[in-house]
Amino acid sequence: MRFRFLLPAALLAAAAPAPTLAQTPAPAIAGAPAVPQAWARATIPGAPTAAVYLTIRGGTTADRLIAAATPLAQAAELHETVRDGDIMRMRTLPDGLPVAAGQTLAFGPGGYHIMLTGLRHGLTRGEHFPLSLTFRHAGTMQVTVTVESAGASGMGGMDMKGGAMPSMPGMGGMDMGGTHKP
Ligand SMILES: [Cu+2]
Repeated sequence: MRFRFLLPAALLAAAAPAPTLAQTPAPAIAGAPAVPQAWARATIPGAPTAAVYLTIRGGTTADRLIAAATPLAQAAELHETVRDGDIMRMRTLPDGLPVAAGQTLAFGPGGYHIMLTGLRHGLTRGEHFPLSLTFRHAGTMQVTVTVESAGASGMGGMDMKGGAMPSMPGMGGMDMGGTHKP
């Protein structure tokens, strides 16, 4: 009997140890969407929920973000914040979020976010945690979420001075970790 055991290159690549992740995600399939930024705001200690914001750069073909998960929370859901009269409400995106080819999609406070519920511990500024993102076509990729200050409006040195938030009617307290409710 002829013994033949060839490992396909893709399998070997998958078995290689994951590189240490900094701000950048692991290189994905060529042409797949990329996630150059993933961040969250610090929460009060023991906060049960938090929101993660991403910047997604569309790949060479249209795709769709359909799921997220992190060991830090029991659930990670795609949410959208929408205005309903004077009230800002969040709703889940059960069909995921389309990612157009070649376009950049920016999540942010008051917009798209990934809602973490059942948080294992509050988020501290400077902390990093892993998040897996599943795209319909590109599959699952790992990104590292950076925790910014509680008043951050973006990633990396974009804090509002003094922690002040841009004041928008009807948005008081919205999206702050401790008070962020579905
Ligand atoms: Cu939410």
